[in-house]
Amino acid sequence: SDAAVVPALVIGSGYGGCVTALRLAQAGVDVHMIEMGMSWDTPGPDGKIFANTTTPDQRSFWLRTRTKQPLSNFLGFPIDKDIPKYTGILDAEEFSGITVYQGRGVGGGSLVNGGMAVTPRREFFGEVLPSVNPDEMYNVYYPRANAELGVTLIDPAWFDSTPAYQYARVGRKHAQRSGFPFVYVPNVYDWNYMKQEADGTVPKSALAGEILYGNNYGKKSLQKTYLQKIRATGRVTISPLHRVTSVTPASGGYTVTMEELNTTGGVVATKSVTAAKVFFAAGSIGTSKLLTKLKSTGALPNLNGEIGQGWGDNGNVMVGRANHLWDPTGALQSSIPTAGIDNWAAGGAFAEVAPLPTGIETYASFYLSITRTPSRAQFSWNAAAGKVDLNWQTAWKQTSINAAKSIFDKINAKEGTIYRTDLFGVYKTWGDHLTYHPLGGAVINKATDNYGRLHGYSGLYVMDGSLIPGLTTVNPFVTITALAERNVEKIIANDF
Ligand code: FAE
Repeated sequence: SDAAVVPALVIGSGYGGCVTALRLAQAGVDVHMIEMGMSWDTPGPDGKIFANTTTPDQRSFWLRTRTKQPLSNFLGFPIDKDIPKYTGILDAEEFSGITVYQGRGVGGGSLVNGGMAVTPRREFFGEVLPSVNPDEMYNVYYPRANAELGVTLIDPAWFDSTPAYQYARVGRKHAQRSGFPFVYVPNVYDWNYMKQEADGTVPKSALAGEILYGNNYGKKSLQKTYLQKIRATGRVTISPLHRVTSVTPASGGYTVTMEELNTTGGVVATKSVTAAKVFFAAGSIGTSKLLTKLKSTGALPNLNGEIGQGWGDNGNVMVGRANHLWDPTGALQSSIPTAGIDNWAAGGAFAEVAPLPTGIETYASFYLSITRTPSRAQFSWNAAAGKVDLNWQTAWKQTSINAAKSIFDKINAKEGTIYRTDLFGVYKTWGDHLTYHPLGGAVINKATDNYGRLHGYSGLYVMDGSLIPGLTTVNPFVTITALAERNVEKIIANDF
């Protein structure tokens, strides 16, 4: 129906999608960006765009009638509650064996994540992206990504003095008393804003428990970085609440079919656009699901056998520890994590000291660990059910649990403390049923060439976390951003 051919269409508006759209637009290419989630620019009845973690509401979850909070229990009591079905911000997408949390909206995962912005240590880069030249990444693209994202470190003097990081100081003390390397974790949060929150001179965000369901003020999500620059180019059209369902070859490029959604998830229209070039940036899960379906159903039969392979969970595992009464972690906890234990070299684990912003003293230390794990799953098309499956096995988390235990068993022994068993269920110690860091499914130099061009079709590209084969040794978004910066530069130079 559309006579005009769009020069470039980008599916998804997370890190990979935003880098792609910005650099194409700056090179003079008109871009159409399609995003299944909402635009998140309009306040709700409470005057805020985003809900906080203590009172989730319809804005909090993607098309669910009940919350599915990562920490499902507290003091043994289930804390999930009914909410109206809505195109909310956090998707808890369930596959057999694992729940994968993802952001939904213009800005993708940047809307919901903790803002931890970590560049992998160079000596481990070979296990992250073995086909990518580390010199160009560490000299050019990691610095570019860090600058564009606004990554900075907390002021150590403020860290040492503010009540809001008591929990992280306890984490540091316990790490150091057991001989583990403590590190500050860089973040995209505006630290000056957080200081003003603590002083009571601005509306609170990190100090009001905002994180998982969006952050109203201090976090520099993509809305405040790449997306602002994208809008300033005047060359990018963004269509929120549009979900791409198909991409097929057509004269002049590809026909991209999409469904327009209403805020309860209903399809209000089906549309198609012809695009000369299509960039898959729907996230590791979104891109892998689309490509697996399109290959299997004959829409893109020439995609190679690597599609859907090499998916990993970045070794995510969570755990809480119960401290003694002389180690309170604070009733006020900044929702922005900024401290960690780097035990990758010795034990294959990078453990972040995470907040439990409940508003009361819990005497708990809580950690999200990223661990080295060999397990990789694959996506496959389930024709009978008309959906894409992932063959992840819960038992595969044992390697990750062992890597985390090598830290926390030692800390518990030294401190005379025990694990919390009330955060993920009743008598369940390990948060081993989930990941925040889906990676892989269209791995670089396998499903694509070494710059994200899909094998089998010219003019189709992968630009997001699905390029990375399952592990980044640290939190992934800086690497996803840097890799997209590297690849889009090559693609603009050679393919346009
Ligand atoms: P992503 O940001 O997921 O963007 C993909 C976009 O595509 C989404 O907006 C989707 O709604 C959209 N989409 C999907 N399918 C379709 C479709 N068919 N049609 C149209 N649109 C579609 O991908 N990482 C860190 O580095 N540091 C952290 O502190 C951190 N904390 C996290 C906390 C939470 C709770 C979560 C969920 C994630 C966290 N992450 C963190 C992970 C990080 O957000 C994630 O790796 C990146 O967002 C992935 O970037 P992509 O560009 O691959």
